[in-house]
Amino acid sequence: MPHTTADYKASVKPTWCPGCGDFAVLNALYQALATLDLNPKDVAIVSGIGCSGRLPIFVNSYGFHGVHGRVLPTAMGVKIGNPKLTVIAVGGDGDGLAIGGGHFPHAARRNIDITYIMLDNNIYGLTKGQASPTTLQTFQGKSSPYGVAEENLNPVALALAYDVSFIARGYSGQLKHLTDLIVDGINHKGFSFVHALSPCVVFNDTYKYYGKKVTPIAPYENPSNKMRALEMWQDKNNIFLGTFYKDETRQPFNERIRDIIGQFPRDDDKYFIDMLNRYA
Ligand SMILES: Cc1ncc(C[n+]2csc(CCOP(=O)(O)OP(=O)(O)O)c2C)c(N)n1
Ligand code: SF4
Ligand SMILES: [Mg+2]
Repeated sequence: MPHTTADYKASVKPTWCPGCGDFAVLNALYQALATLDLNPKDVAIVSGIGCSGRLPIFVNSYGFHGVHGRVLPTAMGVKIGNPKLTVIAVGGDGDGLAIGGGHFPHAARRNIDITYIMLDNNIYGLTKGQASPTTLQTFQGKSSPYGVAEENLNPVALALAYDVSFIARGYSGQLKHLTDLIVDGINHKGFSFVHALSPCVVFNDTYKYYGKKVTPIAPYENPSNKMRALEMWQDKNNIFLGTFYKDETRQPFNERIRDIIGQFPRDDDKYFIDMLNRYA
């Protein structure tokens, strides 16, 4: 019997505030796992710290609630330890772009076959509303009563600059579309990045703002055209949703490791054979 979303729901119910965008990301993930009919024992979900970091607790799969800003090194370690697992990294905008910002380019360089979902609520939610690297300058809050002095970062632009091999953006307000992007990200062989706009209704409710700005990427756009993707993220009037960029020609990390170690056969060495089999 194929798996249903019920198979991925943990006995612990989500503890987010009512209306939090993270519920939609979680539901999109349940639906994506069911669409792919993955066995929960073959899935590992790794998170950082933040409201978003609680997500693995609510999924019936392997889970690792790690340290703030270290979601990618932890997820990469899990994948390298067991390349057969489907590894999904989840974390916030603060986690992935402030304290953890240095890890993003290195996951991209490795083109390691994991999916990174950034739940971007444009705020530090768990610590109660400080400005994050994606908070708009107009935001007035406790840590920025007169607005934010720094300009904000754009995660899609960073991913394009780092040459991430799959880059998409979805929105909590569009569950089915977000589900499809997560499915495509997991199916992609290599490092996939899904930027999920996921408003924090308590400290920075951006639903109205996004509601007016989000626009689907037109079906005729070619996701292998990086110059066009760069144009789209810079559009001042629209926040595009969909697949910005996809490069299916690059070898994922585990295949590269397999090829490198395969050049030095040591057929009498049990450890070597085990490594080769794991990365095959
Ligand atoms: C090493 C470390 N530094 C700082 C913190 C405090 N801290 C916890 S969550 C957080 C920010 C959360 O924001 P984000 O990553 O955007 O996640 P969200 O809560 O918005 O989902 C911070 C600064 C921590 N737990 N560990
Ligand atoms: S504080 Fe914001 S991000 Fe955290 S659970 Fe509540 S609504 Fe969601
Ligand atoms: Mg956040």
